[in-house]
Amino acid sequence: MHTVSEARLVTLEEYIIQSQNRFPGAKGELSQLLRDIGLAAKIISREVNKAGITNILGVDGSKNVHGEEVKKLDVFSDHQLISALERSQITCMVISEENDGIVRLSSKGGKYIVYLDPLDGSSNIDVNVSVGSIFSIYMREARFDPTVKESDALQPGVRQVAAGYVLYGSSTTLAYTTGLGVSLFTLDPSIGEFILCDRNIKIPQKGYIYSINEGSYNTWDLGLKKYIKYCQEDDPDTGRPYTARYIGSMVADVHRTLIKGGIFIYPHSSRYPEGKLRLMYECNPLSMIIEQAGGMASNGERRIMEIEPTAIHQRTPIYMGSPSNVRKALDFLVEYAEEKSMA
Ligand code: P6P
Repeated sequence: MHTVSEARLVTLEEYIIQSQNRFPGAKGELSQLLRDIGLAAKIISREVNKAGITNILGVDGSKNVHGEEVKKLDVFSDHQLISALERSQITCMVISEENDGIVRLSSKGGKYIVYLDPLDGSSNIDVNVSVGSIFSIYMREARFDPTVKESDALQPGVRQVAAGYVLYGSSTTLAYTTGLGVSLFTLDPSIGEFILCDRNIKIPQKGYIYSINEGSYNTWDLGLKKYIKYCQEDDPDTGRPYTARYIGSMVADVHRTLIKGGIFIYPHSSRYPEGKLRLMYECNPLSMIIEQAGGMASNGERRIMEIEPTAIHQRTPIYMGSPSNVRKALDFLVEYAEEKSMA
């Protein structure tokens, strides 16, 4: 539980400026970008929290690049984030789950590329379950080439300059990292400010919660089936089985994993041979957060952030969370690798 005495209130904006001073050469552009995202998040939070009142619930009739129904709040969130980035003129391109191709912004010389999942978990919107926004920020390398190309955005996760998420839950929480640890903020709607509640959050080295959609059990490899059965046996440390928790909203499941420890899994399966979750705007940013908090994130064979992307919407399996839990899961996958039974 994070409590902040009134006397030590630090807002997101103040914290970003304080942190910028730790980068002597910083010109404030990344700070401005993070402030833009913070502003858009406040506006999205307001709409998410009153969605039941306005007629913003429900679908808008279109489908996103993956053929999934697009909810009106998805479109609203996408628009708010892209508009905020457009205004500061330091981002040249946005790639978002809600847009098939790259979105070129008016600032051709903008040094940043931003990936967005504007409203992850949107299938939960109509039943009032937490949803989230995810962002991943890269530096454009070919900065002096006037033509912004998709290939400029195909960079591995280790080259992210910043990443984070906003969780629209019982409170609105923002977590971000620039590679110097993970900072956590909670929105105080009465003053419209994100307030710092943890400067450098760390994930427990081992947790006792596993998070996976067990309805897909029959589509899994044998190693994963064996690992989940292991989680259901008495743990030597506690003398009892793990707890199962699955919200079906990645940001919410990963945030709980960050705070309480354990493991979140969306695996390779016969239904999703490449996994379901997207590498560039779900797995890479959340992996940077988890790694910066002392955790691990793997696709089952290698570190998520070392995957060389070949497509902006590509998917990946993911095992992420406390190091002890992820290592144990990977051991099971290796031990039963030969017997890739889907039965
Ligand atoms: P399933 C939400 O649609 C999402 O993209 C993630 O937020 C979430 O972790 C996953 O899909 C849930 O997928 O197949 O378990 O419903």
